[in-house]
Amino acid sequence: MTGEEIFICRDCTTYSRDKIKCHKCNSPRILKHDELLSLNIAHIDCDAFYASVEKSLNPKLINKPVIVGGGKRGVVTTCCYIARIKGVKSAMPIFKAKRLCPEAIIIHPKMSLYKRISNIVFSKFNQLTPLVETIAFDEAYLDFSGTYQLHKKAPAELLVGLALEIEKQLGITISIGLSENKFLAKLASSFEKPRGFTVIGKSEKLEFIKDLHIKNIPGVGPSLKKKIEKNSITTIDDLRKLDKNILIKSFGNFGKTLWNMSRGIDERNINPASSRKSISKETTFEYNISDFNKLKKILWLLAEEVSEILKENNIYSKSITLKLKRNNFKIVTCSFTFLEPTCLAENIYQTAVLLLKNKIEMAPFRLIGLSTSKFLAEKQQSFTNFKLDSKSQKIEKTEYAVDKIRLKFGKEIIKKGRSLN
Ligand code: TTP
Ligand code: MG
Repeated sequence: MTGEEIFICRDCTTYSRDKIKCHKCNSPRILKHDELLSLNIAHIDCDAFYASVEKSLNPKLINKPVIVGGGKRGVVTTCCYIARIKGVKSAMPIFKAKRLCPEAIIIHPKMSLYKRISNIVFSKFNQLTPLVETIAFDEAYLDFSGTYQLHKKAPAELLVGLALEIEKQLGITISIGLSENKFLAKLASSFEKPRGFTVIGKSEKLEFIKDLHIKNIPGVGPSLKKKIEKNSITTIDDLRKLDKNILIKSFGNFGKTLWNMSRGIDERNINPASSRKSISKETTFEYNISDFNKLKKILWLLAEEVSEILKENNIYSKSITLKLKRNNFKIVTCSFTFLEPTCLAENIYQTAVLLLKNKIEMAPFRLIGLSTSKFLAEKQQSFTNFKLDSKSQKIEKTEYAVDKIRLKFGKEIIKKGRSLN
C-alpha cells in the first residue's frame, strides 16, 4: 500500500485513530484503506432483500431460516443467509429447499411491500448524490464525484453513515463496494456479503481481479464466455496477456472493452434514470379515429407502457402530456400537473382521459401519444407518514398486485376489461 491509511469506524462513523478498535466506541468494525478519501464510485446491494424485509417486520423471524418464494412456480425467490448456510439458493425448487432446511419458514412474496421499502432506500441514496443508477429493486451504482462540496464528507464516510441509517430505520442490511469505477465497485460489493464494505483501490485492483473468471466481466454472457474460453482463456489474468489488436479483431468493439476490463479499467458512466427528461409512448393509427371509447382503449395501453418504465426505474412523474395529431397533420398537446407524483398506470390513464375529453371535438386523430415528465426518485412522503385516501390506496394496491402476478406469469395473464376489444 502507498500513502497514509485512513480508518473509519463502521459503527459510529468516527475517523478512528486505531486500526484494530475504534477509540470512541470500541467497535472492531474498522474500514481501512489508504485511498479511502479519493474513491468515488459505489455499488450497493441490499442483503437477502425480500427475506430481510420480512424479518424487519416480524422480529420472531430474525434468527430463523426464512425463504421467500413458493406459489405456482414453486421456487425460492430468495432466502436469508441462515437458510443459505444450509445450501438453499435462489431459483431452487421449494421441495428441495425444504429437504435441505426443513425448519425454514416459507413466505409468499409481497412485491408492493418490497417496492415501498426499495423506494425508501433509493430516496436515501438520492439524498447523498443525484447520480444514482438503478440496477434493481435492491441494487444501484452511486457516483460521488463532486459531492464533497455539498456534504463536507468523503464518500466512504457518507456510505458508512448510510448503512447504519438503513439498518436502524428499516432493519435491513446492505453491502457496499467502493472503487474508481462500476466494474470494480460491483465486484467489491459482492466480496464480503452480508453487511460488507469492501474497498478496491488503484494500488490493488490488478491483484484483486487477476484470478477471477472472465464471466465476472460485465457483458461476458454464456456465448461470449464459450468463445473466449475456446482460446484457453479462463481468468482475467489470461485475458490481460492478449494483444489489444487481437482482441479487437476477434471481438470487434467489445475487444477494446475486454482489454480495458482486464486491466481494471471501466469507462462506463453512471446513468441516473431521473436524468431522463421524459418518458413517452405513442401510436399512429392505420385509419383516423374519432370514437372516444376507442381512443380511451389506446390510452390505457399507452398508460400501462409508460407506467411500466416509471416503475422499472423507480421514478415518479409530476406531469403528463397528451399529444394528438389531427387529420390535417397539426399537432395538439395539453398537459396536467399531478398533485401527487405518480407511477401508476391508473392515475396516468384517468388524467389522460380527462385531457382527451377536452380535445375530442378536434377529432378525428391520426396519432395519439402520452408523455410523462418532471421526475422524482421518490414519492415525496416518507414511508411512515404515507397516507393515501382509501380510494387511491385501493388503486395502488390493486395495481401492484396485478404487477406482481404479471411479473410471475407474464404480461398477458391479466388484462383490464378496458384494453379488450
Ligand atoms: P439479489 O440482490 O440478487 O439477491 P438478494 O438481495 O436476495 O441477496 P444478496 O444480494 O444478499 O445475494 O436480488 C434482490 C431481490 O430480487 C431478492 O431479494 C429477490 C429478488 N430476486 C428474484 O425475484 N429472482 C431471482 O432470481 C433473484 C436472484 C432475486
Ligand atoms: Mg441483494
